[in-house]
Amino acid sequence: MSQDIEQIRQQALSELKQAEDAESIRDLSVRYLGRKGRVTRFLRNISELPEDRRPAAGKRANEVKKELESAFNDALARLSEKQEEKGAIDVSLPGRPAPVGTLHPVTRITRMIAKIFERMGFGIAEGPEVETDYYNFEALNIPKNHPARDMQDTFYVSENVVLRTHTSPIQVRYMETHQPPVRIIAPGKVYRCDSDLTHTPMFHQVEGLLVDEKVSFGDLKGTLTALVHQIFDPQTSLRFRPSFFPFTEPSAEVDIQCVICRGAGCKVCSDTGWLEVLGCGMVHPAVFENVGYDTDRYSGFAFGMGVERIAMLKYGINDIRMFFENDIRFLRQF
Ligand code: 2NL
Repeated sequence: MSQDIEQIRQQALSELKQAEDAESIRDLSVRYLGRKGRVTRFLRNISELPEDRRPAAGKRANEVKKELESAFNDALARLSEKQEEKGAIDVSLPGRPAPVGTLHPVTRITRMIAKIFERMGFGIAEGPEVETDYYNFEALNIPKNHPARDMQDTFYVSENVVLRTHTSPIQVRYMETHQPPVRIIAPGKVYRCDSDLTHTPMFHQVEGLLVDEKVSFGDLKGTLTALVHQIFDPQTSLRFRPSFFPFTEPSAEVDIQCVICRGAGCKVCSDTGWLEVLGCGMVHPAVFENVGYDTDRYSGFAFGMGVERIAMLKYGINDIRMFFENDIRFLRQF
C-alpha cells in the first residue's frame, strides 16, 4: 500500500502536466485532495496496514499531500500570471466587490431640510460662490465699516470680489429677477476666515426667504417651528430671542431645548438647557428697495442656519473637523 502513495503521486503530477486550464487543475485538486480524493482516502485507510508500516506510510502520505497542494496552487498561480500577461480575464473567479459609499452627513441634513421646505411649497435656488461686494454686503444693507467686511473675517479675491460669506446673495439675485410671491431656500457652501473646534473656513448654509403680501412674524415662527419639529423631536420647545442683523428688522435668534439633556443643563448647552440653531427676522425694507420691491405692498421673512451645526446636534458629533477629514470609518456611520 505504501507503494500506492508513490503511484498516486506520480499520477497526480503527470495529470497536472496535462492540465491546461484553471478548471482542470481545480478538478484534479478535488480528485486527489478532496474529501473523497485519492490521497485523502489513502490517509484514512492507513489503519488497515500492518502496524509496523503505519508510521512511515502516514508520514509519506502527508508529505505527498503537502507537495500536491503546493504543486496545484503554483500551477494555478502560474496560469493566472500567464493570463494576466496576455490580458485575459479568468471569468470563473469571483468578482472583487466595489466599496459601497454613503451620503456625507452634510448632504443628508441638507437634503432633509430641502425636503421639509419642498413640502411647504419652497423652491431651491443656487448661485455663485465667488461674489461681488455688492451682492454679498451692499445689497444686504451691511455698511462699509461692518466687522464682517474686514479682511480678518472675509476671503477677498480682489477689492470688490469675495468668497460669499453667506448664501443671502443667492436670494438677492433671485429677487432681482422674480416678482413676489417668493418662496425659496438657498443651500450652499460659504467661506469665512475662521478655524477652530466649531469653525471651518468653508461650511454649509441653508438660508430661506418668503415674500408676499401680509407676511408676519407669526408666519416666520410657524415655519421655523415646523422645521425644528421635523428635524428633531416634535416635542422640542423653541425660543425666539431678540437679536440684530443688518438685513432683517426685527431680528431673532432661535434656540431649541437642548437635544442632549432635554433642558436640564449639560456640557453641550453650557448648562443653559438651550441650543442656538438659527438666525432669522423680517426682511429689512432697505433690502427690498435694493431689489426694487414695493415696501408698502410686500413684507417677508428670512432665516439662515449652519448645516454642520445642525448635523452635529442631530448625530452627536463634537468636532466640526470630522466632516472634512474624509475618514471612511466616520463617514460609514451615516
Ligand atoms: C445666521 C443668520 C440669517 C438671513 C440670514 C436674509 C437674506 C436676505 C434678506 C434678509 Cl436676501 N435676510 N438672510 C436673515 C436672518 C438671519 O442668518 O445665523 N446664519 C447662520
